[in-house]
Amino acid sequence: MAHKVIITCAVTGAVHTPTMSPYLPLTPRDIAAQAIKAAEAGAAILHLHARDPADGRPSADPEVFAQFLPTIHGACDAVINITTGGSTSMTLEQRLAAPLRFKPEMASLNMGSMNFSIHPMAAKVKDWKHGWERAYVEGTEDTIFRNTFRDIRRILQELGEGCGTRFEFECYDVGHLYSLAHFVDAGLVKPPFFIQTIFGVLGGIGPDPENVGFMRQTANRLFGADYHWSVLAAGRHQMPLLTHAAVMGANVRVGLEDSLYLGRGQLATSNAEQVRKIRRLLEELGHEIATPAEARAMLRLKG
Ligand code: KMH
Ligand code: ZN
Repeated sequence: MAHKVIITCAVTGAVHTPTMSPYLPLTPRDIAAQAIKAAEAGAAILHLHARDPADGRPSADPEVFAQFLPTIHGACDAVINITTGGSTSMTLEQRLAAPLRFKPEMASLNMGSMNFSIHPMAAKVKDWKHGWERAYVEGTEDTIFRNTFRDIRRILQELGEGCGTRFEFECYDVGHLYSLAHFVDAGLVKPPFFIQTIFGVLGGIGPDPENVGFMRQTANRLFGADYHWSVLAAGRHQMPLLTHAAVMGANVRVGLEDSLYLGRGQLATSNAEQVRKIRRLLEELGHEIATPAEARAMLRLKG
């Protein structure tokens, strides 16, 4: 049966680097402009990171978030979802600074510590415009994406219980679903859960269709009807795997954080372009797109 699909758009992220695409939004102005267009195209949720306007490096500075959040909020009705993942080189204090200040309706919450790369072929990138890109691909920043049980508990308590923020639970592998179940059992998370299952990050579960079914079945077993399921897939797997998952009943996440491309060898010229593409595919399948108001009701957000 057709269902209303929530489209999340992850506008810039922290992994892709400025020289990889001229369309990656870096400045507060560009992030706001692309986010608003993505919402107009049909994204009900905007997942947001900040970047240093000077060089495009990931930033956790609340003052930078303050340069684009009010603009987005004033121009569209989309749900604002602020990252708590930040980037792998930030401390938890840094990652929490903006979410605790802005107390958004939603924030991401990464459900385990892991190795993390979405472009294992990055050593082939030749354009060293920024020193930090070089450090990244050469492995000198070979950091762990840290999300310990204590970190997760702290985010749930300070941001969830303290601010009324609800979460996009980022699950990169099957164990992360069990970790979420642990926090549900501990009474720290209340349904409905919005579970973002992630495929194709090197360090997490691979982008095979069988894995989509496996994650879905495991989530069904652990959470029954208490959750809304969403899928994101990194890089070239984005559109095919999301279409596959939507047929199985998933909500979807697109955006230049997850893939810089629209199709094979074709850079997406904006976030909105990816939103329009997945929307077209979903509507061809007979699905309707959820509005921000419908997403708020489905996920019981504070509004
Ligand atoms: N870059 C995505 C694969 C976060 O912001 O908390 C994961 C992500 C993490 O969105
Ligand atoms: Zn993110």
